[in-house]
Amino acid sequence: MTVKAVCVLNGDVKGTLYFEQAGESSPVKVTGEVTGLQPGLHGFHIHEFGDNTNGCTSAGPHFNPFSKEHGGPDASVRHVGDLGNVEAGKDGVAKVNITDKQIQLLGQHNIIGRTLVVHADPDDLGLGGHELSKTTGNAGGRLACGVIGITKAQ
Ligand SMILES: [Cu+2]
Ligand SMILES: [Zn+2]
Repeated sequence: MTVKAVCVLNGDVKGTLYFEQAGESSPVKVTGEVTGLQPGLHGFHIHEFGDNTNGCTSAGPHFNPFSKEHGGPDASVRHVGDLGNVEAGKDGVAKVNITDKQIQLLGQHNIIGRTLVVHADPDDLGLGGHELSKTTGNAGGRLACGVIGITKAQ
């Protein structure tokens, strides 16, 4: 059975993202858009906690149930929450269309109840040589975030 979820990003930028997974062995599709961004790349991650009591800070670090280093979405070594970057055009809009095999809407990699964060800077995918590259991708501040919630299946 297909599981669906949604996330509304609130903060300095806005966005709505939809998640869909057809079954436990299927990848998760993430679609939607983020508006109000500076043109260019912005780190895009699932963070561990669905807690926004102190803004996006309370969401904690990247969702990393297997204690791996940070990496790009296609890397063999990555956090489960590492979705790489979204890219905004000159109009400040990033259209999101990601298919990911690590995040899930069920089971051990379940991201429902956790927080999606969009960052001020590009995620260097662990390759930047900065002291933060292997933990956060040096993606800078948290522009907006939102908790991922279950929606009605159609
Ligand atoms: Cu992040
Ligand atoms: Zn990470």
